[in-house]
Amino acid sequence: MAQKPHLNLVFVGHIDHGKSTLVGRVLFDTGAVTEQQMRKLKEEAAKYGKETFEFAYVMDNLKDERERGITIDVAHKDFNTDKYYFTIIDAPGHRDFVKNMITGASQADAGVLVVSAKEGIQSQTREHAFLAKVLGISQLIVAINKMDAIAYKQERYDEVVAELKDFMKKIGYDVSKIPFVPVSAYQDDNIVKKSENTPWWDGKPLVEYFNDFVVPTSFDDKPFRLPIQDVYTITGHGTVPVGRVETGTIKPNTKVIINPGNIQTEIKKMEQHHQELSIARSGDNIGFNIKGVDKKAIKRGSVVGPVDSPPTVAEEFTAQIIVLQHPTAFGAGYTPVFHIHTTQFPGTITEIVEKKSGDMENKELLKTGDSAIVKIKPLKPVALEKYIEFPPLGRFALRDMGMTIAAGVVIDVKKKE
Ligand SMILES: Nc1nc2c(ncn2[C@@H]2O[C@H](COP(=O)(O)OP(=O)(O)OP(=O)(O)O)[C@@H](O)[C@H]2O)c(=O)[nH]1
Ligand SMILES: [Mg+2]
Repeated sequence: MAQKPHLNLVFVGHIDHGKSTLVGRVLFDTGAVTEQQMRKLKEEAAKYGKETFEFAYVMDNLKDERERGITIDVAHKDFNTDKYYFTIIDAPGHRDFVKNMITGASQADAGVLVVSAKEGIQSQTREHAFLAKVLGISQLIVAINKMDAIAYKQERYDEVVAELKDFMKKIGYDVSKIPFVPVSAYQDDNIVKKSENTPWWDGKPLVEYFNDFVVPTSFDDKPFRLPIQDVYTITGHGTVPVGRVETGTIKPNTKVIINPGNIQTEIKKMEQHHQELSIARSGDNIGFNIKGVDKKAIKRGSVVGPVDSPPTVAEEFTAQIIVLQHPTAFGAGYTPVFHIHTTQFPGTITEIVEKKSGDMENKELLKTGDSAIVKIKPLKPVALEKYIEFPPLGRFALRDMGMTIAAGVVIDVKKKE
């Protein structure tokens, strides 16, 4: 079967702005979810007293998610346009689950930032837009959702778009390349067909913009790396980790090493969306069988690599960071949480090696807007890589007090023996 090019597309944005509903709507309008399935979900939503959440329930499958009407963990679903084969990743907007959003964003090639026309920019709109940028999502579409809730008024739409452009420019986006689309996920405006409710707008429906994404640079020629996103035990299959091939390629019956832990095993069979694969390439989301490994030995954040190039476990690493926001200032000794590929770990900044920009007076402390080279000591074993060698495994966000404090890239790694 001739495969269309594959892209991972993540939906991000503030809580309740309609990410899951928009994903559910896209899947429904394009036939990936049937009418009968939708009817069932509507009944299910009513049962939980969550009328209007039926589209969100397409992605929100956990009992907790359905009861609370929020997304907690990332969910994946496949979907096709005539040009591409997409894995859609629905991220949670709740501030307590930013770590899961980072896991989803770290796997994505492109993103849709969902912003409620009614509420406009909110705290996680800012945080997610920033994280998307630093985690390497260079292609973005902004969906201004809930247009029905503002009676499809152009004035309010323009106001929200102007505010967003202003903010996005500041964090490094080229906003002239970003489509902004007024939609109503719930009422079905400008999703697959142009809506009569927005005659003042001259763009395309959202889904048509998906075809304008470009396939990202392939990392197939690099050594194989797959950060594990989840591990399942499936009867008859044993331990089945899932994750995205970030670099390299892999074939069935290949010996691999999983780090941290130096776990030696063999990838037996691999699947992508229930189809067996004879080879997986960078960008593919796969599930695979491994032999003789207990589910508890590996977890989200473990990295799979080939025996001749095992994933690097860091004793210490050097990074260039840029501070997005900090209420005061920090220096050596600061121990925030680092989020990298699918994992997170507490780490201590042991040294500020060199200030690069910002307040050059005080070389010992870092404040909002400063950039510097720092040394970091992870407080638990973690597999990560130099950014120039393995970009997806070498960029990270740094969080503390429920906020994203800084972002950075790994310049050098001192290997743990
Ligand atoms: N009026 C209106 N309501 C909408 C629209 N899209 C979503 N909603 C409602 O907004 C609420 C939240 O929708 P979700 O899709 O769960 O929002 P979310 O962004 O996925 O939320 P989290 O995953 O928890 O961050 C639900 O009640 C939806 O029905 C829309 O286009 N118009
Ligand atoms: Mg959601």
